[in-house]
This record gives sequence, structure tokens and C-alpha cells, in this order.
Amino acid sequence: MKKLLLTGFTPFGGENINPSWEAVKRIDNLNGFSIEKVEIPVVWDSAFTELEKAWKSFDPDCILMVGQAGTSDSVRIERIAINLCSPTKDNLGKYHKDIFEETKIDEDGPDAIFTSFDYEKIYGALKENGIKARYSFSAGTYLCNFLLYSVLLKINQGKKSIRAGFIHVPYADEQNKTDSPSMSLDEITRAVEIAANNII
Ligand code: PCA
Repeated sequence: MKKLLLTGFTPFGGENINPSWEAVKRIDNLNGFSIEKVEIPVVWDSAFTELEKAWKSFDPDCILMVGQAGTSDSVRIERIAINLCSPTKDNLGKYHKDIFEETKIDEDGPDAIFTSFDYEKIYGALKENGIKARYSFSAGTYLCNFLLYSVLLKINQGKKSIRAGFIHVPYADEQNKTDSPSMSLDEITRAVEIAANNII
């Protein structure tokens, strides 16, 4: 059986929940995968190290990361990660590398790395199930892009070919946003489940 590492983030920006982790939490059974889940802190210093711990012990074949993209009205299938962090404070009030300016994630890393999951299959499956979805060519410059880039870089530096990627989900209806689009937590959970089942 293939092994899938599934991650969502802790709440940030004053929210009580993060729909990415709420959805990941609810997923139990996937076709043909054993799953390990990790809740990733919105913290520059520990986001990737938390994922790495599970990576080492679980030795996954696939990694699907999920994050909240508050302004989005659809599920965003990320296609690329960039070697850049904006000077934005994390949940501990800190900047990446403690520097108040744009920083690189890895000084020697490539400018950008493409995701290695089956984005076309995921897109098709989401559409078939009536879930609003689109490709995205920027995962931003905050923790989601940081995590995705760090994972893809480590995969490229290693021997094992791992299918990895990221999907951004909108706010959940349960967050009661009156001025932003949102989806029900049930639909977001279904979207993550569909993406996971179609990752390879
Ligand atoms: N979204 C943020 C970080 C954590 C999350 O869920 C982002 O898009 O970078």
C-alpha cells in the first residue's frame, strides 16, 4: 500500500480554525493509501521541521499539503513554488530568519520548483465532482509557499521519487466571512479527499 503524508496548517491571522487542518483531520479512508497526518504550525522556524519529522519516520510515497487561501473562491491546485519569503510575521510574531526584508528559502536553491503530483488528474476529478477548482501559479510568499518549496527541494535532492504538491482551499462557511467567498467544510473536506485520491 502506498503511503501518503497529509498536512494542514494551524489557524493564523486571528482565525479560530484553519479549514485546511479541519479538512485533513476529518479524512480517514483513502483508496489504496495509508495516511499519516501532521498539523503544521504557521511558524517559519518549525513548519518544515515538523513535516520533516513525520517524513523521516513514515517514509511517504506522496505528500499532499493543504493551506487556507482566504480570498479564493475555488480550490487552487498549486503548480509551482518560489525561492522567496516576504517579510511577514508568523504566529510567533517573527520574520523568516528574523530579517525584516525579502529572504531566500535556500541560498543555493533554484528560483522555482514545479510540484510533482498529478495536477491534471486532480483538476479533472474535482471538476467531475462539481467542486470549483483552478490551477494556481503562485502559492504566495508566506508559509504555504515556504513549506511547498522546502518539500520540493528536499525531494529533488534525495533519491526517492515522491509525488508532492499543495492545494489551497477557501475560507470555510463556518468562519462566517461576510466579505469573502467561502465553501462548506464538508465540501472542502471532499475536495482534499478527492485531491489525495488522485495524487498519482
Ligand atoms: N495559509 C497561509 C499560511 C498557512 C495557511 O493556511 C499561506 O497561504 O501561506
